[in-house]
Amino acid sequence: MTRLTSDDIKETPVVSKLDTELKNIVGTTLLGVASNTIPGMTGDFDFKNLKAGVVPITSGEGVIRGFSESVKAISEYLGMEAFVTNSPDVGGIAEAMSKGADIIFMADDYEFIAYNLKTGVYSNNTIATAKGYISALELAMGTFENNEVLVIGAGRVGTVAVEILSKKCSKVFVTDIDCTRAENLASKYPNVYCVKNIEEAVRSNMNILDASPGLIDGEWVQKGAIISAPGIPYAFDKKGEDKAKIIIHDPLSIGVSAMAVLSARDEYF
Ligand code: 2YC
Repeated sequence: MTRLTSDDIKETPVVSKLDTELKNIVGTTLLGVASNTIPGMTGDFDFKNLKAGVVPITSGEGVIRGFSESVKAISEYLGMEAFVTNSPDVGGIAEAMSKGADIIFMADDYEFIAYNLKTGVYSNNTIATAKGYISALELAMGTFENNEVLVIGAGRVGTVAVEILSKKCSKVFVTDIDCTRAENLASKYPNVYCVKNIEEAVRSNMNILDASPGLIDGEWVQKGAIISAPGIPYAFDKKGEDKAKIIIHDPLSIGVSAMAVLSARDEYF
């Protein structure tokens, strides 16, 4: 799993920048993309002033400068009241509870969760990122019905994305630098096919969810391609950007916004 650096997220607190970008490229706001992760949801999710407590976690490689502040800024932008606890770790969890947080965000080196203290519902960043970027791809494509999507990367996000997309698309292609991983994943679903060669996969697909850390040569990108790219670092060069119709990418905000909606709901789904 790729670990963010404070440099990756230095722009994140300016949520309005991404919001405007999304409105221009997929026709809806960051809240709209996150709300669209809920089956059958129309319109924007109303956070009804839920309160979010963000708890810095010092375990392992420790705190990423700007990470908690970014999660707070995203939560506020979505309509929640939000604060970063003064204490980290267990003290921070206790502080968040004593300050009346409804949802607690916390991330160590392996898991990033949003836990709803009132309902017991929680969301994790892997599933939420897959759902958030699938939502953005669906809005950009119009519909998945009778459509095919290529997933690049059979890691944590790519694996969730393939499972979800296998139920929505007529065909899903998956490719990974580790062919065995892609083959194992494809073998679980009748309409999912492994493509061994990443260049061939990109050249032959118009709709792409790129959940890999690898760079994609713009030479391979089809003109008019629609690309939803949670993968860190950003994978596309100028040529790829010129040829693609749409490339959706941000290091944290779409995943966190989906986590917020998925944990703020009354029940898990
Ligand atoms: O500042 C803190 O509290 C740190 N413990 C946060 C560590 C986050 C590590 N995870 C990542 O960098 C990426 C994120 C995009 C979410 C999942 N992995």
